[in-house]
Parts: sequence; structure tokens; C-alpha cells
Amino acid sequence: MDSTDPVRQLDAVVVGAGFSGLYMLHRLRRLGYDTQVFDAASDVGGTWWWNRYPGARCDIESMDYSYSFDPDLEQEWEWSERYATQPEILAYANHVADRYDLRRDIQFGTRVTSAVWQTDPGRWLVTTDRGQRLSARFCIMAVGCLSAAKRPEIDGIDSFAGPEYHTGEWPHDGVDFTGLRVGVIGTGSSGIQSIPLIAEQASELVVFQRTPNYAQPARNAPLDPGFVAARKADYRRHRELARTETHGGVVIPAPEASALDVGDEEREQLLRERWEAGTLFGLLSSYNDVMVDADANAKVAEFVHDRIRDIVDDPAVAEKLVPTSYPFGTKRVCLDTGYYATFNRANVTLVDLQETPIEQIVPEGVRTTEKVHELDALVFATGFDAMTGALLRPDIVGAGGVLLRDKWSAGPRTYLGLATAGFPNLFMITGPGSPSVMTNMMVSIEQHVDWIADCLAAMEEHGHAVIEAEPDAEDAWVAHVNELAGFTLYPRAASWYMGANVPGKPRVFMPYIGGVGPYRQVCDSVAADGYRGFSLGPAGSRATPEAVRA
Ligand code: FAD
Ligand code: N01
Repeated sequence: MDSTDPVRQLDAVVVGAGFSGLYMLHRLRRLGYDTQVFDAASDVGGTWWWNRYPGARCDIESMDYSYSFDPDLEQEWEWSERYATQPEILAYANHVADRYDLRRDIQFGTRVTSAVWQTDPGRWLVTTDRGQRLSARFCIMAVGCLSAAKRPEIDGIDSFAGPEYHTGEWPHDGVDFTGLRVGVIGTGSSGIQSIPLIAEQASELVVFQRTPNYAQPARNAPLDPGFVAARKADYRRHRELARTETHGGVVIPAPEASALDVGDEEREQLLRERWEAGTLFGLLSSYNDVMVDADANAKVAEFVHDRIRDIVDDPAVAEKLVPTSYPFGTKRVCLDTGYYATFNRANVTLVDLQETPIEQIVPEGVRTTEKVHELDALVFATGFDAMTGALLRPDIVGAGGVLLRDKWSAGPRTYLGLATAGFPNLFMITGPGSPSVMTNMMVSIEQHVDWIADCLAAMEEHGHAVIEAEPDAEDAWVAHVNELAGFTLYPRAASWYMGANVPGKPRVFMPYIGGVGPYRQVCDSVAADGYRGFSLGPAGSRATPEAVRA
């Protein structure tokens, strides 16, 4: 393909074929749009195509972590476990792609490298790493919040003599660690899920921990057929509750009491119930002030500290695993299966990088200030350039030649996490400024896709070709997102929510913390009010907001 080849004309380009891109394509088809989806992966599934490390599974219950848009789909699919494994979730994504015949509009193994807005005729010129050029009325970024894998900035990283793996780019034919000395760098969710299983295979496992993380047992188990039947009988109502509830898109009773207003015994009992229940939001939503009051938070943190001390035999190792440098929940809590108990194994060593930082990766292994840890294989469970990484990798050029990367140099700026001023007809699914990673992502994805599809339908109805977030509306939304975050304890942690895991990335709390129900109400009211905060108009122009209200 060269630059003289004809530019393919489309209604929409969708970047990404994970759960966001798949459902977006389905909705665009129903609008009759000629759509092309691209994904760098060789098949559908996004997160679940890339993250094939041992132990990878969801931390939202399978029956919730699934699409709700088609009652027949949710009735026919059978999840086998409370928290499905990566292969099962990937099989589900494949089932969805087959069921709705989606693959014929998806080109795999293709990375979108740029998207340039052309004011006249009001279209996006999209290019790929295969040299293709496409012209589309709309460009929809379904690129994922956690899809730009990040290797650590460590001297000598390429000098290691053995194989290196990143959890987010795991080999498809698996890795056999039998008899090997393995090092894992990173103790976030990916490390916490994979470490127990790697420990079972490896002859020795060295875990390099920079910051200890909070984990609670998932209590995973095969799904009880009686539970499944009851949920399926009530699925519609349950889904509606998840969509409208005030927290993370899972049905959980809203807490009424403060952690400080109850006695020690009563609090201990509730926290134990939540610990035993094994749900992601159980401890976080045990009391109404856990995430806003440092003293209340400390009560929950202390409870978990004691559980770690109960599980880990060696008190010195237990203390290293106890997180004390940030409030409970301000880094994403992990659901684990046997994580802390793994440190009771004779073949597992915990290296506390606060005490003995890594100096260099060397051919034989990892050199800390204490010694060289000799290794045969190295695993980077070091996470992602979250929320903005995949959006900023391609060159996205808006009106007036402004690069999105430049516009967001001090942090992402969006209106509702759906659009950004100066980039007409560009939508983001679960973009920064939306609830996204604070929630059951399936709920947030469906809400965004539905909102975008409804918006496009409304534009058709009113004869509009161009939609763009207004700078004032964006400024107000960014201020609101920051203000809400400022009421909470979240900004107190050096988390990936804050961009803190990427050197040089601006420290801004990126997700919207107001909850999926209230957020949905805002988005719905914006639409009902003629797309308040957006300007709409014919191609080649920027109309006043009144245009759509007329
Ligand atoms: P993704 O699944 O990330 O898909 C984005 C796709 O876009 C990728 O396939 C990528 O290759 C493609 N892409 C990106 N840029 C380009 C480009 N320039 N050109 C071409 N293709 C591109 N969320 C939950 O709610 N519950 C969970 O239990 C849960 N578990 C998770 C476990 C792991 C290990 C991880 C990493 C994340 C987890 N998440 C979970 C978050 C998860 O990312 C979302 O739930 C969801 O899968 C995101 O879907 P998506 O389609 O928006 O993005
Ligand atoms: O990534 P992370 P993740 N030297 O960023 C450490 C979702 N998810 O892939 O905390 C040494 O959380 C880093 O240390 P620190 C979920 O939303 C869900 O584990 O920055 N260490 C940290 O310990 C999750 O939150 C599941 O000090 C370095 C780790 O690497 C998100 O994806 C499973 C380092 C990275 O943790 C990301 O999770 C997996 C360095 N140079 C993922 N650089 C489920 O359970 C980084 N680290 C559903």
C-alpha cells in the first residue's frame, strides 16, 4: 500500500476490539454505519487477549463482568466460576464476536498510528502501520485504560541473559517455569495473581516488592447452579440496579454508618464478614467514610494488616507485606488466591526494595544494593501507562493541527471522559474523566457505547455532521472531577490512578469518582438537554449549541 492508493471512505473507524470495540461495532451496525475496527492483537478480547499470565482472572464476579445489552446472550452463556479465568473470558469475547458476526469488520494485527481531523470536509484521516489510509466521519477510541504495557525503568533491563516476560504481553503458548529460578518485579494485581502459581512451578521465586499492596481473598469457587438459575431469573432487575447504583457498577448495599461511630467489636464483625465474602468493593464500602476520612480508613487498614500477620508465618516477612505508606483502597485493592500464604513457602523470598533498591538488571539476574539475585527468568508485573497511554501513542491531531499529546501535556482534559475540545467527532470509551477503572468496566463500557450510539443517531435525526466538546464545558468537568477526587483520600497514594507509576507523567487523579449511577444521570441529562456542553453543526463548520436544541 502506498500514498497513491485510494483512501477508503467510511462512517466510522473504531480503534480496539476488546469489550468496548466489539459492542461499539455492534451498535454502529444497527445505525447502518459502514465501520472498520482495528486491533493490534491478532483476535478479539483486548485485555483478555493480552494478559495470559498464570492466574489471570476477573475481580468482578463473572455474572456481573459480562454484557447486559442482550437478554438472550446473558441467558445462554454459562460461566463456570465465580471469578472467571482469562481463557474463559476470552472464550466469551470470541463467542460474542461469532454470535453477532463481528469479525468481518475487524482487521487484526494492525495498529492505528495516526488520526488527523480535516475540518473540511469534516472527517478523520486515519492511518495504520500497514500503510492503509481511511477517511471516516467519526473516530472512536476503544483502546482500553490498561492496554499500554509498561516495562520498568531499570538500568540494564535489556542485558538479562534469560527470558523476560511482561504480564500484559504474555506468550500465547504459556511459559513453563518448572525447575527455574524466577524473579517477579511488581506486586500489583497482576503480580498478586501470578505469584502463587509461579511459586508452585519454579524451583525458587524471588519477589521484588517496591510497595506492598492490599489484597483480600477472592474466595473463588465453581458457580452453584442454584445461584446461577436464580440470578438468570432476576438478571434484568439485577443489571438495572448495577447500572444505577451509586458506586462501582456492582450491586452492593450502600453503607450508612461511619467506621468511627461503631464499637470495635461491631466493626470487627462487619469487616470479617466482608473479608470472608471475597468481593472487590466489600471492604471499601463497609462504612460510608472509608475513602474520605483518614481515621475511618485506618480502621479498615488495621484490620487487613492483622489478617496479613495472621497468614504469614515469619513476622519480619509479614511486616514487609503490610502496606502503611498510603490509605487502604487508594491503590486498587487486589483479590487474591493464596497470595500472602505463598510467602510461607520455602522456595519463595521477598525482597523489600525500600530496604534494598534495585541498582541494575545484569545478565545473571537482578542486582540490588544487597546482592545479585541470580535468576533464570524474569517477570515484569509492572503494570501499564494507564488511562492515557493507549490514547496518546498514536498521533491524534485535532482542529488547527493540535496534537492530543500536547493538549494533555499537563494531564488529560475531557468533557465527561467521552470527548475533548478541539477534537471534533472523536469519542473515547471509558476515557479519563469517566468512572471507568473505578467500576465494573462492563457497566461503564456499555453506558459509553450506548451514549455514543444514541448521540450519533440524534445527530442524524437533526442533520448534524459535527460534534465537539465546548472548552467551557470541559473546563467545568475537569474541575468537577478534581474537586470530587479532592474530597477523597485517593490523591494520597502514588498510584496509577494518579499517573504516578510513569516517570514524568502529570500527577492528576484521572477517573471520575462520583459513581456510575450519578455519572449516568449527568450523561443522560446532557443528551436530554440537546447535548449541553457540545457544539454541533454541519460539516466544515462549528455550530452553536443552540443549533441542536432547535
Ligand atoms: P481493552 O480490553 O484494553 O482493549 C483495547 C484494545 O485496543 C486492545 O486489544 C489493544 O490492542 C487495542 N489497541 C490499543 N491501541 C491501539 C492502536 N493504536 N491500534 C490498534 N489497536 C489498539 N475490569 C473489570 O471491571 N473487572 C475485572 O475483573 C478486570 N480485570 C482485569 C484484569 C487485567 C489483567 C487487566 C489488565 C484489566 C482488568 N480489567 C478489569 C480492566 C479491563 O481492561 C476492562 O474490564 C476491559 O476488558 C477493557 O475493555 P476495552 O475494550 O475497553 O479495552
Ligand atoms: O499493575 P500495577 P498491574 N521497580 O501498576 C511495581 C487491573 N488488573 O498490572 O506500587 C519495582 O497495579 C509497582 O510498584 P509501586 C487492575 O485494575 C486487574 O498489577 O509503583 N517495582 C507495582 O507493585 C490493576 O490495578 C486484575 O511502587 C516496580 C507493580 O509494579 C491494573 O490492572 C489483574 C517498578 C505494578 O502494579 C494494573 O495492575 C491484573 C520498578 N521500576 C490487573 N515499576 C484482576 O485481578 C513498577 N513496579 C482482575
